[in-house]
Amino acid sequence: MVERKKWSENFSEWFNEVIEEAGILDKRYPVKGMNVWLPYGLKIMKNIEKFIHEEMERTGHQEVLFPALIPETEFQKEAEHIAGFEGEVFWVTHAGHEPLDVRLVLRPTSETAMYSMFALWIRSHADLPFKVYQIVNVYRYETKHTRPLIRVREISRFFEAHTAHVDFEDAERQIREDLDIFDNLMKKLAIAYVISKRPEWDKFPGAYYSLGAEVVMPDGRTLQIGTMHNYKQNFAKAYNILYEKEDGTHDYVHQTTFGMSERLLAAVIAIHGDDRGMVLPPTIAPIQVVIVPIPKKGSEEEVYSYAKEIEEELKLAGIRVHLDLRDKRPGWKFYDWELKGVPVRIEVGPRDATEKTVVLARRDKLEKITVSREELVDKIRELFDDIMKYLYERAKEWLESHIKRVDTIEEAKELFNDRRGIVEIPWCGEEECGLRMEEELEAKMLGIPYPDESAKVEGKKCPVCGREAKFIARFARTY
Ligand code: A5A
Ligand code: ZN
Repeated sequence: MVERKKWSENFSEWFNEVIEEAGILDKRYPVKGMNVWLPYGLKIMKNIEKFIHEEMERTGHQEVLFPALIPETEFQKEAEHIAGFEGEVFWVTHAGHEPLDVRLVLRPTSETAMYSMFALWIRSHADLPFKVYQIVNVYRYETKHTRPLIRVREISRFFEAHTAHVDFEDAERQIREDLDIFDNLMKKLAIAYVISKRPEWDKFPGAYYSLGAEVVMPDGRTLQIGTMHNYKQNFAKAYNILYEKEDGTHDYVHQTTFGMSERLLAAVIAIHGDDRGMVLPPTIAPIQVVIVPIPKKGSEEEVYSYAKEIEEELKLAGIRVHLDLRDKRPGWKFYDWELKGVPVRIEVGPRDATEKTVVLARRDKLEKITVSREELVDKIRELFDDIMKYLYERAKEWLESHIKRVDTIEEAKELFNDRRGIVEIPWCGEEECGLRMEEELEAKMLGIPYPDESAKVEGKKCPVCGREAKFIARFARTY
């Protein structure tokens, strides 16, 4: 296995450096928590989103685009939702020199923007299920420590799917579909994750229940990279979203949402990275193969024309290839492309040109192989598959070795001191005991393993009250 020293020993510093040096974001923008996306970072993010769009298409969601401003009057219709978000919203109070009659909220998420329109659009059972999504920027005045991609005040790439259904059962089916979509996406990113059902005190404001998908970061803290919420009829009642049933009577729709953001990219960078920088899965790498010519004096022409030939062939094969002709030393170029996470590097020197061979260096394992010119395209395709497998296996191993089940608070504390990620503890199910454990452990309860059946335990005691435990509860220090 590749050594990942600085990556594991000082992850926060590593992450900030890599993001800047690899050309993902510029953090010098003069508003706290808001960053500038740079071309390379944006390309990776858009490649991730391609898979999201594909999944949305596959499952019959339609893309929409709502305004970023929400009138205060709409924002204030669902009581729990307001309570959850009012401390986190940016306000627009003036236009030019005039104060506005109705103040406007910069959307922190789009329930309150969308649902008055849903009430106009949804008429009958024939309109259901109703499934839309958008990828937009949203704004949250985060008070916790802000970090690029992880906790920002302008979430630039906020994905949100919103659905409406005839009944609870159909909304539940939607949640299962969301989990399936999420799983497909994670396979494309080679990321291993866990799903937990949030405790009552930490569900999304206005939700009946919330699911969270977590990954374990290099420093043992977890990052929530996706959520699915079943709202039941909570918002439908507040926004009067009614439909006519087959028998002519009316009822409120059942609703769900599903959200993700640029945290997906944060997870990719963090989980697959190593001391040399990023390691991108070939599925989303803007450049999948980089060709670095290594000419010797007198062989320049031969080497460059051989390199161009290879570039053409890979392009024709549909591989995202780049020929690096910058006036820099090969060693400098290797370093640069390793930092940027390009999955495969091709080195071509005079010997390769005459013998019709190619040297392939894979970024994940930092290994090299020599292949013949004829088998090049096939070998690269094989290598892509192999890199995906290796990255996923390594991510899965990391996750699994960072989930531990214990019986006592002391054992849990020890694991947290050792940065061991997620700790599972028997729990009676009472809020009081859950909050006590959060306090003692200085950690958050992520919730109970989902689906619910996987959270059941027998013959265990809640370490706080000593009563019989009903569930396994997951705790972690979180981002
Ligand atoms: N309406 C629902 C979908 C919603 O807003 N859910 S949410 O609040 O949980 O956000 C969805 C996802 O956005 C989260 O799972 C998390 O991955 C991401 N997210 C939330 N706050 C963020 C922030 N400040 N910076 C970056 N990503 C964030
Ligand atoms: Zn208890």
